[in-house]
Formats: sequence, C-alpha cells, structure tokens
Amino acid sequence: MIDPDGDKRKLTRRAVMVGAGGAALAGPVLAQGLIPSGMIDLGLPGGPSLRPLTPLFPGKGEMIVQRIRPPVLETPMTVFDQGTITPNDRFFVRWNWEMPTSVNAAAHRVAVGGAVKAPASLTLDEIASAGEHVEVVAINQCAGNGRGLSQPRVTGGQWGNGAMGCARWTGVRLKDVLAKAGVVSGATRVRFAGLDVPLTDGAPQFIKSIPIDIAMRDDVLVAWGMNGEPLPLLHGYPLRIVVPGWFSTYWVKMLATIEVLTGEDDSHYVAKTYRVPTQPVSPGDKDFATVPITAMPPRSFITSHADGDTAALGQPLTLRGIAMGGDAALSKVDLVGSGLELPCELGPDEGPFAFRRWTVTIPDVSADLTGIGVRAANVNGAVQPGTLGWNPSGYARNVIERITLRAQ
Ligand SMILES: Nc1nc2c(c(=O)[nH]1)N[C@H]1C(S)=C(S)[C@@H](COP(=O)(O)O)O[C@H]1N2
Ligand SMILES: [Mo]
Repeated sequence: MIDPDGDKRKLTRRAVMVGAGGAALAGPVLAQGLIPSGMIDLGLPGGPSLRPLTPLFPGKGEMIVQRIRPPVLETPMTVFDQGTITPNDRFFVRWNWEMPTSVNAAAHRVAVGGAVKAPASLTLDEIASAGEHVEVVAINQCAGNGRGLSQPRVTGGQWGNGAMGCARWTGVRLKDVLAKAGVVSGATRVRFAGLDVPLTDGAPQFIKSIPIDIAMRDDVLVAWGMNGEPLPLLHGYPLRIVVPGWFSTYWVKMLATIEVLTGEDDSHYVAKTYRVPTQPVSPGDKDFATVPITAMPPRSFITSHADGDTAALGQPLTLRGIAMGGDAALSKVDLVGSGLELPCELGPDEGPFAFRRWTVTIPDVSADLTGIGVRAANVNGAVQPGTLGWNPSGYARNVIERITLRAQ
C-alpha cells in the first residue's frame, strides 16, 4: 500500500492570514533597523527583503511566505543547521499554478502513453508493483533558488537560498513503469504532467520532459515516499518524479500522465522558460542562445553563523554548514576569504546527491572575518565560482556565498 493512512488525502487550509499584517508593520519598524516579530530578513540586496513567517500551512512548521496562492514557501536557513535531511514539515514548497487541495488515491490513475507499444492506465498498486522498491537520498532544489540575491536584480520569485531541501525518496524506477507500456525505439524524451491545471484561460499547463537516457537511469524514480512518510499533498501526493542531481522543475508532483516523445518538446516550460544562456551574458543582452536548465552545480553554505554575527577575538572559531556536489559527488569544501584558505572536514556521506555536512576551525580569530565563504567542488571538477554567473532568470545560482563576522 502506498498510503497507510487511507485512500483520501485532503489539505485542510486553515486561515493563512500573514502578509497583510506583516507588510503594515514593515515600514516604521524597519526604519529603526529591527525585524518585526513574525518576519524574517532574507538579505536580498537593495529591495524589499522582509518576508512573513507562518506555521499555518497544513503539515508545516514555521515557513517563509513567498506567496500564499498557489503556495510558495521557503525554508529558513536555520533548518539546514539541524541536519542533512530536511524534515517534511520544513521542506520548501513551490507550485506554479493553483494546486488541487484533495486527491482521491483510490481513483487515481497514471496514464502511460505517447510513443509506447501498449498505452496503460495504472493504479497506485500497479505502480508500486512495477518493480523493485528503491530509496535515494537526493536534494530537491528549485532552479531559481537564491534568485532574489541576484545583482542586478531579476524578475521571478524572490527566493533567498531556502528553495532547497534534501529527503529520502522511496519509489519504483521510472524505467520499470515505462516497461509496463513498452517504449518504442526512437523515443527521445519522456514528459510528465500532474493533476494541477492552470485556471487562467489559455495559460500553459505545467508539463516537463527529460531526455530518454535520463529517464532510463536506475535512480530516476516515480516516488511515493518522502522521509519514510507518504508524500504530503504539498509535495505531490500520491506520486512524484525524482531526478537526482537535476533541478526540481523536472520533479513533477501529483503525477497523472507519462508521455513518451519521439521528437523535441515544444511545450512552454521546456521550449520557452526554465532555460539558461549557452554563453555568459550581461544585463541588457538580447537574442542569445539558450538551453533547458538541467543538472545542478555544486553549492555550499555556512549554517552555524549568519552575516553580521560576532566571533570571539583571540579565540579559535569553529564554523559548520552543508554542501552538495550537484549532479556528482562532492569532492571537497574549502573555507575562503579574509586571507584564509582552509580545507573543511566532511561529515557522513549519504550518497552523491545528498547534502553533506562540513566543519572547519579557524585557529585564532585576530580581526573581523570579512567576506568569508565556503567553496565546494565535485568529483567531475566543477567548482563554485567567486563571481555570480548572472543570467536574466537568476537560475542555477552557485556563486560562493559570503558573510562577515565581527571580531570582539
Ligand atoms: N505538478 C507540479 N509539479 C511541480 C511543479 C508544479 O507547479 N506542478 N513545480 C516544480 C517546481 S518549479 C519545483 S521548484 C518543485 C518544488 O517541489 P516541492 O514543492 O516538493 O519542494 O516542484 C516541481 N514540480
Ligand atoms: Mo522551481
């Protein structure tokens, strides 16, 4: 059974009334340099940076509200200091269009069609018995994570760095589900659609496709489990696609349709958006070539300290945080900046696609630590750059994130 809790799952939306009150407070209190209670400062450069915090979404602890309908919730950075697995109740949420607030699992079917030998319509039990059950620990990161930190600023959801999380996903291999219908030779891509449909006339449905060789990978899943529980509704109950190492735009939630293609995918969210320039671009550049955003680069974060914190003068200072290799295992993390270059010690390895903890000790803090950060590299030789690879959608941010600590 995919869901021991029963065959119906419903999101009971309690009144989520943050936003307005918070916004009213922000002006006068900001002038005094204070953060009003119930608000968080995302540190976005030169623009409105305060967001309300709310515990009011069903099944969620305190989350940063980026938008209420459809729900777009960010994880506070402090959560990443607590471990490498992001708990379900603190995991970021992103829906492009309004999400269904209930799903009848007993009636749910996944249609497998397109370029297949025998189109199929599969129940949850048929999906669960399509093959061996597989677990993978993988980071789900929005392509726009950290977009709000872009300079110059770019349009789109103004995320801090909390549009990411790492979970243990359980499911069956997508290739085993595809085998139920039989993929024809000449297949190029596999496209997914969820139960969510746009309510605006003529607006494109959120459908996404991946190349056939990625779809056939042993670790690409049709998943029903997230950290040992059925997928919460906000995260795509009853089934979602998991593509370890790739940005979560491909991790389609509330999976309803799997379609095998034999040509290019000209659908909106592949052909028109979620694309990155093939060459470096500058603000104002036009008519440059783009490709779909795909695999993730390495990233790392200091989680033990925040910008502006203090460090004891004349004392050793231990910093800790998390890092990821992206689409390949992490190879090393170094502390850099303020004249330092120190290798960090890596924590337990939970697989190439998981967060990994790191720690490092500065032997003696002799002055302010200005612009320190960590720099991760992966086994394929990708290294976090010192300057932002700016692009007009703020995608795939992986510049070294820097903070300053005051010695006192
Ligand atoms: N059905 C469906 N799946 C979707 C989306 C969506 O709008 N609808 N958004 C995608 C994007 S852009 C992101 S960042 C992730 C967010 O996953 P999460 O809400 O589980 O964190 O879901 C992806 N899967
Ligand atoms: Mo996203």
